[in-house]
Amino acid sequence: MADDDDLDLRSLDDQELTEQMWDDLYDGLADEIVEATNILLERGWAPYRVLTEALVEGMRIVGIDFRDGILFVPEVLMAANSMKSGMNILRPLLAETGAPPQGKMVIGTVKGDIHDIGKNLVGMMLEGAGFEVIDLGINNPVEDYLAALEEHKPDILGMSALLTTTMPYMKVVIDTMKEQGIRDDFAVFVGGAPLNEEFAREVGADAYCRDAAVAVETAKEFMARKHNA
Ligand code: B1M
Repeated sequence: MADDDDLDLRSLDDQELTEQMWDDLYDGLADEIVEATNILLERGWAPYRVLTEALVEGMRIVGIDFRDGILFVPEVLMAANSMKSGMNILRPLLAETGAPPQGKMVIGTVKGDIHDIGKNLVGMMLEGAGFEVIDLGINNPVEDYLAALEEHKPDILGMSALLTTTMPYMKVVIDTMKEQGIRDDFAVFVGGAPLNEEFAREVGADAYCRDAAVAVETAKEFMARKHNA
């Protein structure tokens, strides 16, 4: 039961509610994020719109104040956990059921890096597009990637890195794949805020994915080419 002085989220129009969600994400208020996510869905918002306009935009704002030293790790962690509460509601809605798998991707965040929101989002969106996704989680050494490639035999390996200090590890993984003679058995896609096309080319990846939507499009294009080959 809400206290009298609690803000009634339902009384806000869509724009006000979206802005309130940015504030609530900033303040790490998971319950409010869950409630507002449900309200927007009830109002007919597509899950992808809730994801991008409310949650991802809210996290972008958090990122700015984190960079500027206004927010610190504990606060950002609470914001991240609130974002995940909203994403948990959207995940099943984004996933199509019954569609034949379009392809398979193993995805994980590289060694030394514990950022996983972007990776999770990519995984969710790919599942939504009919891909089977095996998520290795965070902080993956090369051995974990290789074991997963061997076990799951995916079409695509996806790697995520959010730190300039961890992104070079992608080259370690790709070089090890080359050494073991398995590089050409898989497409390698990379993503994460500090990356760009040039970096992807330099480390020998097949594609740089700016965001989750690009990851889905690139994966679909790759599978179409593979099937036509
Ligand atoms: Co971190 N952190 N953080 N952090 N953190 C950044 C990345 C930073 C840019 C913040 C800043 O200074 N502005 C900065 C990095 C600076 C740099 O390297 N140049 C930074 C830092 C410094 C740190 C610590 C070192 C802080 C400290 O301890 N002093 C520390 C490092 C810990 C570690 O990893 N070893 C740290 C810790 C944390 C938290 C734990 C508090 C938390 C992570 C919680 C979690 O993920 N569970 C956190 C967060 C939340 C962030 C910011 C604020 C937000 C990241 C995020 O979730 N964005 C971030 C600031 C920023 O990025 N602007 C920051 C939302 C997400 C949807 O976007 O992850 O970019 P993104 O993913 C996108 C695309 O990049 C792409 O698609 C996604 C969806 O569209 N994509 C892929 C991502 N992965 C992909 C993989 C693919 C394809 C596409 O595979 C095919």
